[in-house]
Amino acid sequence: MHTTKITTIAALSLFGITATASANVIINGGFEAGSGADADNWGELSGPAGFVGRSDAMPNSGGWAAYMAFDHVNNDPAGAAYFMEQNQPVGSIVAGELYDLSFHAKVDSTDFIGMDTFVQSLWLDQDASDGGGVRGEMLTSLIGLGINDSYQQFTMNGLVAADGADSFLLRFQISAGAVDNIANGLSVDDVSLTQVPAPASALLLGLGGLSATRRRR
Ligand SMILES: [Ca+2]
Ligand SMILES: [Ca+2]
Repeated sequence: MHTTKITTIAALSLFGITATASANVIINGGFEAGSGADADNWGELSGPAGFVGRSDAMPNSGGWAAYMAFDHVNNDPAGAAYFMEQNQPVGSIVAGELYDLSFHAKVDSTDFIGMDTFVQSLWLDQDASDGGGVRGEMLTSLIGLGINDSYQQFTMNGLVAADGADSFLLRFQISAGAVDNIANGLSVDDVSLTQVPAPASALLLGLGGLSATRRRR
């Protein structure tokens, strides 16, 4: 009877591990937390001819989305990047594990002359235990992925957290060339980054727990 109880606890802890691993690593991925244009947990970095920040104009869900825009119609043209990024501390990801990235995004216009728009992830060694700096990078053009002027979901599954990385930076960006009379904006909402559960490893952990229980008795 006692053995059965311990086994049950081992099984429960197995499910606990799986549940934790599937949680969204991104904080405030829906941009609902913040003060005006300043989204909590996100850095807003604007250029000289546009806007970067939270906006309530075009949310995909809830009341807010991220919005990055440049306007060379009403401002002098300037080559610049407009982006929002989230950088998390040491221990926020596990090197070598797989992660699924998902977000909803749209642009104001599908006229892409003089501009590009990206999603970028940097896998960082912030405690410098493996040499420090950027250990791996993913940079993907959203134009290449078929972004248009209606929200759609983008998913990038099985991103590998680079060897030696302990944390990450995720960035959404719209970039303008120094081209006159162009204007566009990028809206992003409902961002998630989740570790892919590894059933085989979790099962081994569970079996390890069981055999340890047997040995103790
Ligand atoms: Ca939202
Ligand atoms: Ca902010």
